[in-house]
Amino acid sequence: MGTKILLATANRGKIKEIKDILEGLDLDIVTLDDYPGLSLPPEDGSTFRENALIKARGAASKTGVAVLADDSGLEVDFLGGLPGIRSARYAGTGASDKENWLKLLKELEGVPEEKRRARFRCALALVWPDGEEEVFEGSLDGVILGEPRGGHGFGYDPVFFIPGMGKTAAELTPNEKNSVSHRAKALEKLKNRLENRYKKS
Ligand code: ITT
Repeated sequence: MGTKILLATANRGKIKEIKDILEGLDLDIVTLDDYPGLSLPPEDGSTFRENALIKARGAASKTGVAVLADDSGLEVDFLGGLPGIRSARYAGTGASDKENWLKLLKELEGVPEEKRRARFRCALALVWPDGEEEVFEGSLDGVILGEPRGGHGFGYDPVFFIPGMGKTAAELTPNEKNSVSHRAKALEKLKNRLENRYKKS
């Protein structure tokens, strides 16, 4: 059994992507399902990085195991970077993915394509039981469409068009999304770090 790492996220979409990408490493990946009753602290930071660290530190201090937390979201240029760190609750606390992207489409109604540039961003915080902390980041550029397309993925994927792929993130297969996504890029950096860490010891 490899090093135990707790994924401190309640988002099933994130869990699947992270597990798929880290598959093959000598890690014993557990989730919050294995720690019933463990709640994450409020995300009151002002950046993805800060919020990822808040979640990872909170879970690490309560469990004593290594914790990986993901804070991510969508930045739309026309909206000055919104929904940003508010992406999960853009249409209100507890809003569904669909309610969130419907609100986004409404905010962008009538805005021409060249002004609909956006990017997904992901910050992954890894906090070790000895208190060591590391953050890995990745981003993916795209354009917000006027209507949803595709049934894969989660969150804003159906309205996020990736010009280089000619598809929305929800039209990509899970493997395709995991070869280009903001989360995949951050996880690639994390993987390199883990490989080096274990080489040294
Ligand atoms: P945890 O805090 O428990 O991890 P969460 O969903 O609340 O789960 P965030 O605060 O990081 O997580 O919010 C991220 C939101 O950004 C997420 O709910 C999606 O709406 C959006 N998002 C992040 N990554 C995405 C992706 O790969 N595709 C589509 N939308 C994404």
